Amino acid sequence: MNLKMPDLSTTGSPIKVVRWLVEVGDFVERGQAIVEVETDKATMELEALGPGTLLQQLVPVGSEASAGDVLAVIDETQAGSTVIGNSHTANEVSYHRDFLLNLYERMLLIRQFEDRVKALFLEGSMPGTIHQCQGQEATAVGVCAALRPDDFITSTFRGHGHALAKGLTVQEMLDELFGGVTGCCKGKGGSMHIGNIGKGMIPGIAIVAGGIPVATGMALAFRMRKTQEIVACFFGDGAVAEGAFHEALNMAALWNLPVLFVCENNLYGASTRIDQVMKNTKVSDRAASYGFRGETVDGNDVLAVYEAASQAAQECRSGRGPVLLELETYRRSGHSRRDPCHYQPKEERAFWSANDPIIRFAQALLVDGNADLDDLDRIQKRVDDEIESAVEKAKTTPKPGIEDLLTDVYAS
Ligand SMILES: Cc1ncc(C[n+]2csc(CCOP(=O)(O)OP(=O)(O)O)c2C)c(N)n1
Ligand SMILES: [Mg+2]
Repeated sequence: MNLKMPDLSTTGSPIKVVRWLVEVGDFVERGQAIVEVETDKATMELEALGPGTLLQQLVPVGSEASAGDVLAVIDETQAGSTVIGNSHTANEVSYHRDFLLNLYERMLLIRQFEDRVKALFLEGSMPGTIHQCQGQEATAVGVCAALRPDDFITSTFRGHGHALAKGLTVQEMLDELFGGVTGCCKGKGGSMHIGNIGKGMIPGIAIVAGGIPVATGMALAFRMRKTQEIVACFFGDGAVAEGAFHEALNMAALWNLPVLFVCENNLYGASTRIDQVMKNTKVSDRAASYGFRGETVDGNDVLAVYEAASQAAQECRSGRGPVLLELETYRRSGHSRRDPCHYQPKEERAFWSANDPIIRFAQALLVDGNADLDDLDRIQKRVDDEIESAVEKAKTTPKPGIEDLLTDVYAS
């Protein structure tokens, strides 16, 4: 299979190869970014159309190519032959195959959604700003798979993955990103405030650590109403230095509230590395100082996340909460749009690329015999079709009118 240069340039001018993101000999998953190219308008990543092993890079960095030129050769016959990292294999615990494939599909849906949204921003057709979660799909999917439909989550400015994992549809999210009345917040939330109360997600809170006291208050309400619901509260490592984090953890601990604190430790708060702002970078240690259980988990292993979150959810539900889960992961996208991530060292990025949660899980599924390449292709096609048809509709979704200005903007 050849990776060809698409027709990206609006002026017909040649397109420059900026850097190769995959080494010759590496296994690539369908949809994985292979090479970064630069047109007269934007920088973009080109993706593999199917899984295989990268055999040749035909255009060196700094050279130019035209639409239709072959950039790389990928050998499909070697797909799935390499295992990267210590993939959690599903055979250690017996899971239903449909459950495993569903986890894979959710993660792929999030990745493809984020990549498609990025392209829509780059081509200038989507308003607002975005904070994306490519590389962190296993945290959202693993945690939400451990929740019941009536449980709640709180989220941050980086909430697309959490929303898709909690069951929001691609259509209601894209409509929201395009500012349409059919969006999950009727076009008034946008990317940073994605949510749907009916599906157990209050709109994202963009103030760093802002969701932590809110989730604690929700958990207090569940306790007072004597319901069995719990709330999982997603936040980043950057939130750990905020007073709100400490105050809420202390209160949740004192009252044994059913709240699962989920720190997605992706090593960076914007461009600042965690060890520049913390002497003890093990976030889960914070729980002990408030008298409850904390645990650090490989956040790029979806089954490890699912298992840790299931146990923690059970503890919360039975009155033995709260629990703090620290999920170690990595943001492969910029902090917000147009951030080229120059502060992330090359070796660090390479390490985490080799630990990509989707590739790792795809390989585990293939190795364990829970899926073959046709299964993965079918899932890919379903995901692609769902996103493409939603994009077409979202582009024409009607916008709120002036008469809608004062409705749905105040919680009562
Ligand atoms: C209280 C507050 N301070 C600063 C900001 C600006 N800000 C937005 S995101 C961000 C970094 C957050 O990092 P982290 O919590 O690790 O989340 P990540 O971006 O890694 O998902 C900052 C400083 C903010 N939104 N709120
Ligand atoms: Mg962070």
